[in-house]
Amino acid sequence: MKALILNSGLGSRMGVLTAEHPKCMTEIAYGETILSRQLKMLVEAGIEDVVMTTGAFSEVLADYCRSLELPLRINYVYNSSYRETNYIYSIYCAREYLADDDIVLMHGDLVFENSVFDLIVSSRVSCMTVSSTLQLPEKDFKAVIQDGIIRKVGIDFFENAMAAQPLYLLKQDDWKQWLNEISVFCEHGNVNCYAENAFNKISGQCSVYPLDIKNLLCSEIDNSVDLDIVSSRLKELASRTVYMCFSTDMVHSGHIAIIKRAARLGRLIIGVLSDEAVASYKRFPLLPYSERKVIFENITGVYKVIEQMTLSYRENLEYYHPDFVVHGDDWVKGFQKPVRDEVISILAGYGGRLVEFPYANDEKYVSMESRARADLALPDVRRARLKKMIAMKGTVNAIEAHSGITGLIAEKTVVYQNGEAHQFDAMWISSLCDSTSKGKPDIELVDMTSRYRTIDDIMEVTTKPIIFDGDTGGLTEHFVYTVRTLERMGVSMVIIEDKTGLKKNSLFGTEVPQTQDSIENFSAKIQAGKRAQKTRDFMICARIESLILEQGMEDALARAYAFTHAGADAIMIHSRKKDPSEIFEFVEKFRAKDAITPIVVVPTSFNSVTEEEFKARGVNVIIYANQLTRTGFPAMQNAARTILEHHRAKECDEMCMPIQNIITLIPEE
Ligand code: SPV
Ligand code: MG
Repeated sequence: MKALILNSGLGSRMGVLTAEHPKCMTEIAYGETILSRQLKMLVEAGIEDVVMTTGAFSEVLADYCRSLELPLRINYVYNSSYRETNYIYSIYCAREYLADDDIVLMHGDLVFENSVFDLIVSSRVSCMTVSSTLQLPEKDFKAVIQDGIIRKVGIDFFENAMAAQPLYLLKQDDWKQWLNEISVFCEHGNVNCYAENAFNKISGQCSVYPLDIKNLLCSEIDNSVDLDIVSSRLKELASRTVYMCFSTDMVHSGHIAIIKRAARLGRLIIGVLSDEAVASYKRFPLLPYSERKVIFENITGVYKVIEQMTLSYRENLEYYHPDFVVHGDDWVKGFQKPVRDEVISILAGYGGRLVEFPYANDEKYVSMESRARADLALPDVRRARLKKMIAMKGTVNAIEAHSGITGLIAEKTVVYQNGEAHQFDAMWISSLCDSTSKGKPDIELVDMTSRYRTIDDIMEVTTKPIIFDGDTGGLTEHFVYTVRTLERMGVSMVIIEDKTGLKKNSLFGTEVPQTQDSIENFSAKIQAGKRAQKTRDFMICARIESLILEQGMEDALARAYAFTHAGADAIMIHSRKKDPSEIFEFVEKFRAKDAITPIVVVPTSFNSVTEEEFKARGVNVIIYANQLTRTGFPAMQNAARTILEHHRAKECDEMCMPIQNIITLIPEE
């Protein structure tokens, strides 16, 4: 694409302003002329070749262009008859430089805002800027539009016309027709009319569309009054604000390009999504908010960086009232649509505008993102993340996984609600569910080697942190090995319960014989485990069975303090009552003395309590311990029964997940 700038005119209506240089060198803002503004826009749009027709002060003009030191190749075409001819003849003089390319054509006295130029250069069809909102000018150009196409351009047309400005994008084929006709005109001596007179002759053979810029700035400067108006519009534009939100922690050239474009609309405020919002929206951020903020603050064109706490833009838009919100057009559909709808309605409330740029889903960036995800699965990175998540969110949730497929469900299930995304923070490898999936009772019968195998199956296909149900931890002498193995594998936390002998599942309570370990023995086991671990990240959580075994609140609390003292990194308090009051009482009393040690709960029985309430009371980890198992196998039993009842699989089909959905859940690498 080449630019054609017409600068042969005399600009005599500008008076003294054009006494020593051509009109295009008139200053419109501090240190900025009409021409310097146009040329900088060309550079930013990636245009390298310019054809500039000149007349009076041609040397002054060329010297000035050189002094700007812009990366442009400018071909100056001097129209020696500039006093006697109109710009149709200047174009004719320049014709040999203008063949075989798309052309951006502009008059040299035209001032337009960045977004107008962006619309012009990104147009897929030939177009001319028009305004449906401006009054038809008496003396300036108007474009006559028929069937959505420009049929005539001139000053004398008023019917079916819109105010028009001489800024065009002309695709090669359309331009060829017009340029040929310009040559015909000039070769017949018609050199004193507008080039548009030639266009009007051949407009039926080309398709030049109106580009309606409404009230955006695009004005010719003909006299000093125009100059004052345009200069004050430019001041207004400079104070406009633009808002964009970024969730990324891998800033790449695609982001820089969109930031540059957005900054051209006004002062750019960047909202950086909070760590918590990034973690629930896509994945644990590789860089925390504070680091991401500094990166954006140091990108040229960024005026200010603020935090955006949720996917919803509401809070920041209502506070800053930016003139523009910029986003990729990828949110027009899909899960971000409600966020977009909300943005549109907030903007409508105060007259802001949404600008959407085409979204570039470049393969290079997709592979960077998948590498980042792969890194999250590495043992060191995965292990450390549970502690970080607890510190970041205050309260995290985990769902049970007992196989690769349930791991994928825990990893990938996301629910979008009211502009927020919800997903599980971690996975729980339950002894009950691991045993059940192997058809065995939950009595520490499934040996550690087999349980490690389950962990490995899950780890192979997921990235989220893992909390491992270590039952009683076994003999202290064995537990130290378990700790080291789990730690090496990348597990974040092991929870061991203060029971001894043949362990039975806690949900049996006192209906089966169960023995609680002594505080001394269990504390010694915790101490040995803590001594055995190699990293700071790995956590050993002491699970207290006093409420399950009806030993009372005081016993539970005494144990909690003793186990914390022994080095436990977290306390799990369990109950099998529907009523959560004993859990709440424990949390309240424990928190009165210990504000820091994370508290873990497994609300299988007391399942009416919401995560928000647990958080408000000071609980840090909420484990949904068995729901995937308890929903999964009844569905399988039902399918098996249905086939047996009907002696075929047809009736079972509607209970089945379509094969396509399995394929999307399990990607092939
Ligand atoms: C498990 O999921 O195996 C547990 C929790 O230990 S519970 O079943 O509630 O005891
Ligand atoms: Mg268990």
